Amino acid sequence: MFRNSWLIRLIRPIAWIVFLLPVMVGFYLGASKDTVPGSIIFGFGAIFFVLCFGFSVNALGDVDVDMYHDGRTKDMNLSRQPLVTGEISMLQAKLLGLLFLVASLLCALLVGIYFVLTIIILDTIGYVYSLAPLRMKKRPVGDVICNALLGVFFFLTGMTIGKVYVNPLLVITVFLMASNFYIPTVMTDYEFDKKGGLRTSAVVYGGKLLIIGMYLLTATICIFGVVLILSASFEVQIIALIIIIYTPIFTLVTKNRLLGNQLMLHKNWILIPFGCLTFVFFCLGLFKIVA
Ligand code: GPP
Ligand code: MG
Repeated sequence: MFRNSWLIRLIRPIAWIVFLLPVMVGFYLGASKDTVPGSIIFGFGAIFFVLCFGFSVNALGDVDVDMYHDGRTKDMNLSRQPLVTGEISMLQAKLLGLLFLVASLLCALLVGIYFVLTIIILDTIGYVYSLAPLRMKKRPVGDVICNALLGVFFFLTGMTIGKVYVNPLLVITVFLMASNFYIPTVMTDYEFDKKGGLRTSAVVYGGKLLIIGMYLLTATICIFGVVLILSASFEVQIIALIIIIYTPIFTLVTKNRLLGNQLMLHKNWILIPFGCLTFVFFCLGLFKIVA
């Protein structure tokens, strides 16, 4: 019954897992004995509302495409989005989106100035990714860059709940990782994005070219991962090790599941490892605060 509610179908919490992983990795790195409970509560509150906002505006922008979805490979059958079924009107969804936006900013103000900045940037990217005039999701390469930037800023948002500590090489690696993990998600949408008339990276470049792109990204990510292991702190070394083990496996699995331009990759290849790692990094972050 809960899963069936129109609000859950609008905000799609299962799909949040891909963004919660960079949040938790950042949270783990930024957490310290000085992190106060108020920042944790309002920080995660702001992130909750950013996700609600990002997915509501995505549903608003995608009504014309989501109606073609057949239920395969995603967190839900998008043709059951409440805006597609008519359970809520465009105006109601816009008002709800505005409410989520204001709530994300209000919670953020209670955390700190750097945190507010990252939340404003995330809200902005969420908007320009999904809605006109830019609607970056229908622009080849623009779709990948937008999602990679979301990965980076969710990572920085999680970090700024605690202390700000930026390792530029790690930030670049997060950007490349987010690109590499977004590419298969746009490949799985190939057929229904094409039906909806969207010119995504998958529709314009096709499966083979995107796999070559993933090989190049994976090689670069592994090189950066090794450099991080050789040069960074113990905490970053753990993250780098996970990255250089999981990224090549994921890229090879993606290559093997590609049939023409259509990728037959089950959503659990992303959701289960991401979900487990999200939980582990959240616990490690809390442990750093209380231990
Ligand atoms: C899904 O995009 C939605 C997002 C990537 C935006 C999230 C933004 C935030 C600020 C959290 P999509 O339309 O490419 O995929 P789907 O087909 O799943 O809607
Ligand atoms: Mg969408």
